[in-house]
Amino acid sequence: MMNRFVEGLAKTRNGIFGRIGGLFNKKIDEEFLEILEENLILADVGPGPTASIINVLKENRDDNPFEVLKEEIYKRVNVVSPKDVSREPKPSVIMFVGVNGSGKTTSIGKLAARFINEGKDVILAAADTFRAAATEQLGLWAEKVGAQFIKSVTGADPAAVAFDAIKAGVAKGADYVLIDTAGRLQTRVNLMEELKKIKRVANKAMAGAPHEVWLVLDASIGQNSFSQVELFNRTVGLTGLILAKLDGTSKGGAVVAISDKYELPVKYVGLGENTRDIEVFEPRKFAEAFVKK
Ligand SMILES: Nc1nc2c(ncn2[C@@H]2O[C@H](COP(=O)(O)OP(=O)(O)OP(=O)(O)O)[C@@H](O)[C@H]2O)c(=O)[nH]1
Ligand SMILES: [Mg+2]
Repeated sequence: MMNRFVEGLAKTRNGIFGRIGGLFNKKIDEEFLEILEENLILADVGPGPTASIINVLKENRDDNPFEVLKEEIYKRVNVVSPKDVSREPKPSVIMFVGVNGSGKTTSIGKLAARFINEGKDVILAAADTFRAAATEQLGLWAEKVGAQFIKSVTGADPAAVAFDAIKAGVAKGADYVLIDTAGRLQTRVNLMEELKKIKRVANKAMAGAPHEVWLVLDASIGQNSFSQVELFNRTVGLTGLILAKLDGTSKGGAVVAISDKYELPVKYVGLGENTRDIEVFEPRKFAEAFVKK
């Protein structure tokens, strides 16, 4: 079976190795390292991680550079989520946050399909009440994948929608309640405060909810997503990341930079617009795909 990471990281990989393909089986020399360094930076691995990776390569000149690189990438993206062991609550309430158009609603739809496929009972909460179209979009996903759908009218309090959905989930013994929120710029203080309220109210509907808060990032933003991670994390306390649109970007290296800096686990990656285009993020597979010839 085709490794979806290999496919999804094609652009990133071509960006890195397109120019040094000829060096693939050669010994590490200064020129090799210079070109590699430049290309890691271009793939948005970030200056810090890039410098430390290049140093490791310099210290291990006799080893296969690609194996060393693979291992160094793996180490940096292999962030273990402290929450993973406690995935017992029923329902598991996951709140999705992010800037406009990052891929939240689509990721929720794809994840719902995945969970339902595993035999889980899923409720989708349309807590993006800003636009009628947003509720409709999530409603279409619910219909398509067979999830229960909780919505309200446009302009309604998003926290109230989250509350109703969680209550419904508890009453029904659902496995997951996935809360969609409106896209917002991380610098808009009032909108960020609204997320805090959704979180507070969720906790009133069910103690401990939301159990996860995932920031959905558009992978093509690359390192510019640092400020998003920073500010969303500060406001709502992130427990994980979803990297959407990894298929369309050459900046997949940002995963390395972000994991390295924030120690937040990437949970899933989006590899397209269709229902099946989401994959569990597996650090080992990612590193393999990143460094593949
Ligand atoms: N190629 C590709 N496109 C994606 C992926 N995820 C989402 N998209 C597309 O990106 C666009 C925005 O996705 P949405 O899911 O609506 O984004 P959102 O974060 O909910 O947007 P707002 O609610 O407006 O903030 C849509 O056209 C999606 O089809 C992905 O993994 N790959
Ligand atoms: Mg949306």
